[in-house]
Amino acid sequence: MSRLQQMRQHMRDENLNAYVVMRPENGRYLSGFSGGETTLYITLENAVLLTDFRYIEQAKAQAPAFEIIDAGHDHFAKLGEIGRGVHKVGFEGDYITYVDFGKLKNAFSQAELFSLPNLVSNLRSVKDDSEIGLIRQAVKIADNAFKEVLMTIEIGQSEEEIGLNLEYSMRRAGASGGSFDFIVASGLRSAMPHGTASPKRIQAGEFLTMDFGAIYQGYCSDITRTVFIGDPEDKHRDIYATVLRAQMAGIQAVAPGRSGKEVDAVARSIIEEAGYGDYFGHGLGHSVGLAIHEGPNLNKREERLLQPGMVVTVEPGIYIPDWGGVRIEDIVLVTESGCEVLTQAPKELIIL
Ligand SMILES: [Mn+2]
Repeated sequence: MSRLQQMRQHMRDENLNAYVVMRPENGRYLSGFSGGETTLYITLENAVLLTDFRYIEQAKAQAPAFEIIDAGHDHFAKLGEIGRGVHKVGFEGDYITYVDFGKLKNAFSQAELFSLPNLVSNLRSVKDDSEIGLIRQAVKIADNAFKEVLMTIEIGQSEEEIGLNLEYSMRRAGASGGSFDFIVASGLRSAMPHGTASPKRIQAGEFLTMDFGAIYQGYCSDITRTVFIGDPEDKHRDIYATVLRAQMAGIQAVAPGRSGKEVDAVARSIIEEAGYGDYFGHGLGHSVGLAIHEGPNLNKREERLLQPGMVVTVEPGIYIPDWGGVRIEDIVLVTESGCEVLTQAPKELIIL
C-alpha cells in the first residue's frame, strides 16, 4: 500500500473527509516534494499540493501523485476554495501556529476541524526499506566523520573548530548538512547535556562530548561520543563505564513489543544503582527519520510499543555540575527479534 493509501485508510478510520498537511517532514513523506512552502490537501479521492511559483517545476517532478497548484502566498485562501463543501477536516495541531489556526478555521468555516497530528507521524514511525537505506548512509557518514575528526583533535582547539571539522567531513561525504546544532562540550561544559559548540578551547584533564549527525537525502543521523583528553582519574573511568553499561543494556532491551518506558527503565536502573540517578535527567532516546526528533521516544512516559522498522537512539548520560559529563549514543533499527545497531564508531573510552 502506498503512503497515500495508508493515509486515506487512517482518514476513513477517523471519519475525515480531508486532511491538511503543513509540517514539512510530513509533506515530504507523503508527496516526495522536498522544497519549502508547501501545503498538502488530501481527500479520499484527491491529493493536492499547494506551493508557489518558485517550486512548481520541482513539485511536478517530485510529487507525481499530486495535483500541483500555484497558490501564491495565501495557501489558506486556496484551501477555502478547493475545500468547499467538506465537513470534517483533520490538521496538525502540534505544528500550526495560533494565527494560522485562525486562518484555517476561516478557510473551512462550514466544517469541523480535528487536531490529529499523529495521523502522519504514526505512519512515519515505521520506516520502509528505502528509508532505512538512507538512514544507514546518514549514520555511516557520521561514523566516518568521527573517525576523521578524532585524528585532528588537539589541545587548544576550540569546540567550534571541532564542530566545523565534523560538518566539513560530513558534507564532503555527501551530507546536505548537519541534522541539528552540534553539541561539542568540553570540561565543565560537558555537564550541559545540550552544550552547543562554543569558543572554549579544550584542555588536558577534560571530557569532550560530541553529539552530531548528518542529513542524507532528507534523512537524519545522530551520534554521541565522549572522549577524554589527557590522563583520566578513576572517577572519569568509573562514570564512563557506568554510562557504557547502561547504554549496552538499553540496546539489549530494544525489541518489538517493548514500550519506550520499559527500555528506558532498563538503562536508567543501571545508572541509579551506581548512585548517579539524579544526574541522568533526560530520556533514553528518540526516533529518528526525516526529523531528528520523532516519536515514539524511549523515556519514563512513553507507552507506545516498539515495532520492527522503527529507528531509535539509545543515549544515556551522567552530568555532574561543576565537574563534567558523559553521554554515549547509537542509532538502532528495531528488527523482528530485537535490534540491529547501525552506529559503528567505537565505544570504549578513547583517550587523546
Ligand atoms: Mn539524540
